[in-house]
This record gives sequence, structure tokens and C-alpha cells, in this order.
Amino acid sequence: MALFLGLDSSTQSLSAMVIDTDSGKVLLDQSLNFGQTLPEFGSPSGFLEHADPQLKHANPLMWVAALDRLLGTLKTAGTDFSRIEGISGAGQQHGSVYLRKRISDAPAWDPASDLLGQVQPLLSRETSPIWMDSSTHEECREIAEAVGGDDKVVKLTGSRAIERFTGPQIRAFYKRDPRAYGQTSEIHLVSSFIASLLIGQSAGIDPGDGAGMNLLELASGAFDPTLLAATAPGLDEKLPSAVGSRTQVGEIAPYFVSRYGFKAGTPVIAFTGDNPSSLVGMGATEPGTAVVSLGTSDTVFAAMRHPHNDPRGFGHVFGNPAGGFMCLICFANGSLAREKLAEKAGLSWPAFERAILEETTPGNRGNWLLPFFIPEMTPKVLAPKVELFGSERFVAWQEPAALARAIVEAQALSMQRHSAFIGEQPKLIRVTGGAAKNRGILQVLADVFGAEIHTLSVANASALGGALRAAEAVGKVPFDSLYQAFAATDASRAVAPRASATACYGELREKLVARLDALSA
Ligand code: XUL
Repeated sequence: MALFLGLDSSTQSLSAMVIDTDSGKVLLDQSLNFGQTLPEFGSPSGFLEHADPQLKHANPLMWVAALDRLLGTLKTAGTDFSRIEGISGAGQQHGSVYLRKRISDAPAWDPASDLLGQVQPLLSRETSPIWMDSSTHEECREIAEAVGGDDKVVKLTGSRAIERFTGPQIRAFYKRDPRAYGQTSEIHLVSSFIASLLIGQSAGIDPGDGAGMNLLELASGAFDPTLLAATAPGLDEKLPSAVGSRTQVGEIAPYFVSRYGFKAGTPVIAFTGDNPSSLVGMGATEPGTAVVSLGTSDTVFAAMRHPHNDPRGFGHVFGNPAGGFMCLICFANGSLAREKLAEKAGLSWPAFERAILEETTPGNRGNWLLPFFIPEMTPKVLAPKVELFGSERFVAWQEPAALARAIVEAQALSMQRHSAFIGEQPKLIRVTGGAAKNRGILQVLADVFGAEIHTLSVANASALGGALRAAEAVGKVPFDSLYQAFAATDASRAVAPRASATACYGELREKLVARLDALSA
């Protein structure tokens, strides 16, 4: 048996997946939901509530506690971690963790007590800004100006200076609390932080996640001195190193050997962002397959051989963990927006699915909406904005079925609008994430894009991506054969577009796109 562990510390949960590359089987696939399992952190959806909707932070100790809790639960349930040969994983992108001491300079984790109590005194900032934070508009402008304009930033980093990206967030911290910034010795991404916990050393940042910082030069994969200087003083000394995605960042720390039974010396491969990890987990690291991930955020992404930037500034280019690049467009109003609408319309999930499949038709008889229940980055909408257009009962929130279809149609049309810069319309799209179970959503995506929709049997593509990256880097199993075993699509669930439905979207597309474009003008 050759077992590899993948971890994914995402917005709402921590997941673990173990694969056996000899049998081609997934042996373990388990998630811990932060809100449900760790209510003491007051974060039902994985982040802290704040009166200002632009400020979105999470407690990094919640991620630390989750790691101990999940590994402990799995061990109690009989998981034998001593058989794991390699570990990798991913974290929600852009979020940052601020430490007084480099993890490499901190005392070795003591197996006699929980990690949380040992990490707490290391924090120089109690909370971590996460990808949903949109409070750094001013800092983005300052960084772009200092570097020589938006185009220059795009050329260097693959993206404009973006509110949720780590560089503008670090600059905001430096400006708002210079003392605490001065007391900070090390700043990690969520991905490199979790990897650092596992090895008890400071783990490096890979170009998949590092490209989401506005600090890394995309072409070389190294931090860029001009961007560092434009962001905050002394920043070059506070960042871990930039490393290749296949780098072994260290070996599992003795803490995990003694508490959970890992084998001493188990290699840990650089962690990456949840989207780049999903690119691997979806078997989509070669150009030609587009992926839609329906999670807390919805994302559209695809591998690219050469960086190709979005002239409108919404799309990003990140490193592809398998080599080359990937493009990505992110929508903040993903599952949280679907949940808020379902709650307001009084719909359970099965009713939401039935509403789309059985009770409404493409184009929704002229009912449509703007779905920005929280601030949105694509298009840029700084304050929540939900507007309904159509029949009287619909605009009065009295048509639950039409409301369900309206949000999914708006999300799909916005995805199509904002991914148009990639070039050719995809004929095949692989869909992942919790909402990929909902056939109604899959049918709307198929009809709007005029593309066939495939899903994998594994729901958590990001944790799978971690396990596959460990198997490739440590076990030397090529991605191609890993994909055959683990990233095959489930043919029985393929959803085909209906030409008549695709044709229905002409008028709605025009109206919605005009509104979306006006918002970001
Ligand atoms: C991508 C992004 C989100 C997070 C959360 O740019 O901000 O998709 O990675 O999952």
C-alpha cells in the first residue's frame, strides 16, 4: 500500500483525505465544520461577524484547534497515520497569519499540551484577514501608484492590486497598527501556516498561492523587491521563502508523531491555495478543461501554458502546481448567497433543486436579480446589493421557485461574462464543490454555457489535490496515472446542455450583463 494524506483548510471547514495509489482507492474523506464543531470561536460560517461588511477576519487559532481536533477524531476512529508516506494540502487563498516569532525560532511543539495554547503566544495579530475582506481599496491604489500603475502590477504579478490579496492586506495592517506590524517577525498565508504547524518550522510559499499576494513576480516565482517596498517597510524579512510547488518543506514534527502516530520523517510537500489544489484534484492541470468550483466562493479556473491577463482586471493568473500557469475568476457571492436566498425564500435544499428542475423554465419568465448578498469582487460591488426585477410577486419575494432559479441563472451568467477573456467558449466543464450535488445548478450551468457538465465522484477536489501532489512528489507517481485512478468523471451524472434552453438566455444575458458592467464601470 502507498498512502498519501491531503489536507484542505478552507473557509468553513478542515478536510482530510487519504488515498492509496496502489489500489486506486480513496480510504478516508472527512471534514470538520468550524462553525458546528468549534462554536467557541463564534464563527458559524468560518469568519467573525463585523458591523462593517467590508471587514472579514477569522481567528487563526480556530484553524489550529481544528487540526488537533480532526487528527484526534480520526485517530480515535482507528486511522493508522504511521502508514502515510507523504503529506500535502491547501488553504483558503489570500488570508494571512501574523507571528511575533518565526515558527522556526519558536520552541518545538510539546506533545503534552494542545497546539492552540502553544501557538497563541506567537501571534502578533489576533485575527487574520481572509479572502472575503474588501476593506483595502485605498491600499490597492497606493501600491499600484508606487509600482507604476495597474498595468505594471498586472504584468509583474498576474493580477491588478486586489482588495483581498495579501499585499494590500499587509499594507493596511502596517498603516492601521504600525506597532503590531513592527512586532511581527513572520507573515504566513493560510496554506504555509498549516504546513508550518505540521513541520514545526517555517514552511515556504508556493507560486500557486503566492501569486495571490500581489508580491510575487509571476515569471520567476520570487518575491519582487519593488512590490515589497511598495507594500510595507521591512516586509522582505517577514515573509517565508518562495518555493516551488513540489518542494519538500520539511518532515512531520515530533508532536504529530507522538500524539497521532505519524511515522517519524514523513515528508511534507509545500501547501498551495485551495483553487490551485483543486486544479490538480480535478485532473485539469493541462489546458483544455475548464473547472467551476461551487463553494463558499464560486470560482472558474483553467490551466494556461502562458500567462494571459484579463484586460478588465477581474481575472487572475496564478502558478499551476503542476507547472505553467492557471487563470482564475472568483465570485464572493457563492454558497453564502445561495443559502441566504434559500432562507429568505423559505426553501430547503431539495426544494431549491426541484424549483429549478421542475417548477421553473430557462429565462425564468422574465424574473431576474442581482445577487450580491455580501460585497462582491467580480464585478466590484463594495456594499451588499440585491435587486429584483420581474413580476410583482417575484419582486415582493413571494415566488420561492423563481427566486431559486433567478440566483443560479444570475451566478452562471456572471461567470460566463467574466470568464470570456480566457478565449474560446468551453465545450466541457468539470464542476466541483458542495453545490455540485445539485442537479438543478448543473443544468443551469450547462444551458447557460452551452457546455456539457461533468462531476467527479470525490466532492472535495482541494483535499484530493493535496493527496495527489504528495503522491506525485514523494511517491513519484505521474499525475496522468493518478488522474486515471482518482479524477475520473462520473458518466452517470453528466449533464448535457439543451439547445432550446441556451437560446433562451439571449435577452436575459443582455440585461444582466449591462447591469453588471455598469456596476464595475
Ligand atoms: C480565490 C479566492 C477564494 C478563496 C476561498 O481568489 O479568493 O476562492 O480561495 O476559497
